Amino acid sequence: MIDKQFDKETFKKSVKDNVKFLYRRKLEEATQEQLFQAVSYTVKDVIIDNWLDTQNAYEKQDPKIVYYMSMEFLMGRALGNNLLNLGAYGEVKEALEELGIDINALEDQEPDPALGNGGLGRLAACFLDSLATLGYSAYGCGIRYRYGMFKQEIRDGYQVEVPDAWLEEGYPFELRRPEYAKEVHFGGYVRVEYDQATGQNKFVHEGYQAVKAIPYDMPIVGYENNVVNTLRIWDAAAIEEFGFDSFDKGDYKKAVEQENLAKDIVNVLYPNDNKMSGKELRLKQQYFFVSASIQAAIEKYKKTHNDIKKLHEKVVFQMNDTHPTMAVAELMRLLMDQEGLGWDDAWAVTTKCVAYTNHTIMAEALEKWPIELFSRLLPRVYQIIEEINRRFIIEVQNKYPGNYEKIKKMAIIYDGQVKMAHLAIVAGFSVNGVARLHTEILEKQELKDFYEMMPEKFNNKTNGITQRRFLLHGNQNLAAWITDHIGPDWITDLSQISKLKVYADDEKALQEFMNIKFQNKQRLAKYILEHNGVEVDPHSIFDVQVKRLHEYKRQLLNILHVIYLYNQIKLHPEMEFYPRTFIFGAKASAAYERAKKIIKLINCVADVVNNDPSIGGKIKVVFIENYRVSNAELIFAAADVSEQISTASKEASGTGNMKFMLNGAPTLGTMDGANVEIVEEVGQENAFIFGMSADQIINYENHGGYDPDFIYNTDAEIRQVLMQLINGTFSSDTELFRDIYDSLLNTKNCSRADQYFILGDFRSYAEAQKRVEAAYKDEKKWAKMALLNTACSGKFSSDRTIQEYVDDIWHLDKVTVTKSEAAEK
Ligand code: C3B
Repeated sequence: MIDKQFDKETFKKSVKDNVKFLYRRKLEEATQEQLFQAVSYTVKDVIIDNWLDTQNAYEKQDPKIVYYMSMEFLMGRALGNNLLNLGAYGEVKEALEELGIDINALEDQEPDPALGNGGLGRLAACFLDSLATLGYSAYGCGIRYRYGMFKQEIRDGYQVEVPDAWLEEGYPFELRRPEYAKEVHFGGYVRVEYDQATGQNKFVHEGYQAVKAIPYDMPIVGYENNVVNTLRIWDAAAIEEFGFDSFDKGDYKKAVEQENLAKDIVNVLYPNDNKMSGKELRLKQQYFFVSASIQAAIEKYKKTHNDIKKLHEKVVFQMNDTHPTMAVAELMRLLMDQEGLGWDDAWAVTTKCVAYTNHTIMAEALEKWPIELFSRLLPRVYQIIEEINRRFIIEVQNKYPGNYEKIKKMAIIYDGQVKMAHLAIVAGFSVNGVARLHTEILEKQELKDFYEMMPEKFNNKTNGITQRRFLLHGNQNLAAWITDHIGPDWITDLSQISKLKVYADDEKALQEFMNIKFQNKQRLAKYILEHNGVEVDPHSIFDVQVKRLHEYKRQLLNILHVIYLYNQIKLHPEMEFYPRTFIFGAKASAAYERAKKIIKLINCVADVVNNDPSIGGKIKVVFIENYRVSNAELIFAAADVSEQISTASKEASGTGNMKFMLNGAPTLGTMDGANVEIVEEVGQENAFIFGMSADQIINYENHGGYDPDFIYNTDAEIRQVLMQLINGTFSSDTELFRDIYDSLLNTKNCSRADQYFILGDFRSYAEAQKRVEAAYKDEKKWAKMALLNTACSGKFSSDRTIQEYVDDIWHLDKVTVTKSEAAEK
């Protein structure tokens, strides 16, 4: 450990001082929360020195900057991660011990900043970690939601959403930067003015409502390299302080409106995953952070550069899904209306500055906004999009004369709607999917017309995860063991982890590897007992599915299979069965009724199965409440089996799959998303693959022919499971799960029976589960399989992903930061 920055005695003194100054208390009198704050402030002090050094280095070296534009950053707790990346975790842990403080308890005090829903938001967080660690200049740009993802409570088996007031106690790792505040304008109208001097039209936006955007910066600490980048999230405030002034002037109503608009915009994260909400407020949120971020980026550029036409040489905006796609038009607006460029010059710069990542093909996630709403809220931006559309349609016409189908399918504005993906593709210089299969589907299916017209824009960037949070921090025993065996290089170069392969047949190593897994299972069992009141046996197979709840992710397939197993054991009590603990964790969007019913079903099945003495504890079902980044770290470390069972073609990539693999849990999954590449790395024999292929599914979707009723009618065991949903087996209210039952069959209430092919894949899944059991029974075989999963996970580091973005899309310059002497500061 390098540790010049953390002299133990200075550290201890600083913590004591902080407790005194912040709370007027002695260390012994401080609460855990107060200790957390005091320690965090001490750590932040050290970070700030590095932050300044980084700033200086960037100023001197003038590297190109990527602005990662994202509505979501699912950061997870900062304290432990920052300490690890500073290279000070060990020392600080010891120093705290000397003060009688347990670092784990302290870390548990920190709220998870949950400014994201799931995969997309967590990917953004992993990317920031990798950018800092690789030494690239980057800003994350987002929103400082007062309420992030809701806290999930389970009451009587139902999900209850509780507001997550993460800022209540004050968040120690943020820095308010009022000096960088920006104004953002909504509504009003555009007046066109002829400018005699230039002979050009000028577009003047008037009658708008203004909101002030105030940035809060969070440090993103690179791993042991002195780099500290910035996540800049925007808060909103009224322009005029609300006061008696406005009251007197009769502006009372206006002042109240401004105040309310500001409060509303940043109040809460929309809890949708893979679904667009379509709400006006959401559109406001998008424009709010996009406009503020781009204004700040231009201002920063202009401080040291004087030719705005060369903006693209120093700046690139990556749009994380279509949510920030307004960036295209906003950048055009600023370049024309503020910087004075003409259309062609502005377009030339814009189309070299923006790039787009697509994260889903789910139709309900594709953002389309009604013209009426868009043009009313953002009249000038809308005007610009209309012009982009007009010019694009001419291009399409030139390329495909007379082909009006093309225009219908490709136009940015069509049928009264603005299609954000089309805008992103037309303006972006790069369009990427997030796993190989996903990118192929984009090219061949969803975005086929665009791919044919502009193939050079399309590329794949398979997702990755940061091994520093999900192994070094989340699984400290395994991390130490790996370092003992192959050295520490894997921490910043995960491809090195393949060196573990030489231990695949080493009995002692395998034994140690599995012992660590067992300890992690004990740790999770303790968590489950404390949080769920359920006792689970760490000797059983921990079979885990944790991710957002969505029908396409098929938690329903998993729980139906549990019911099937339960029936089997009851029918054949003598049959051999290796004890299994089925662990679920998932939040459902608050308005997604069926998803919430599936949670209730899982809990009802758990109640029956866990309390049926006749099955002798062979199956346990646990639903972990409030699944989030912090408990995810415990869960991945303890998993034996990784459930990745989405309907093929629907999961763009998945990233949980990579976290399980890294921690030595083989994948039980479909050939979907990044599972395909996981299997390629680890080998068919070290994964459990089942189900229909993406091609088969897409073929059914396009041509019909899938009939779940046939399966129901011909497979008595499946029929029994479905009947149990509505015959009182799991709830005395036989109507409770009727909707789920109906959704699977051609009933009068269901338009697309079994849209996600649950019955179609059921037998194949059950058979794969049998293979899992057989493999697990063979202890040595399983240990080898588990170790090989860890050893073959090298590709799935977000460091690799980021390097690919840098090489193919962003072309950033690497920066080195050396530590200055404290005296110079
Ligand atoms: C998710 C996808 O569902 C995942 O397959 C993918 O791994 C991640 O993004 C990251 O690329 N996704 C999401 O979390 N929210 C959306 N709105 C769209 C996609």
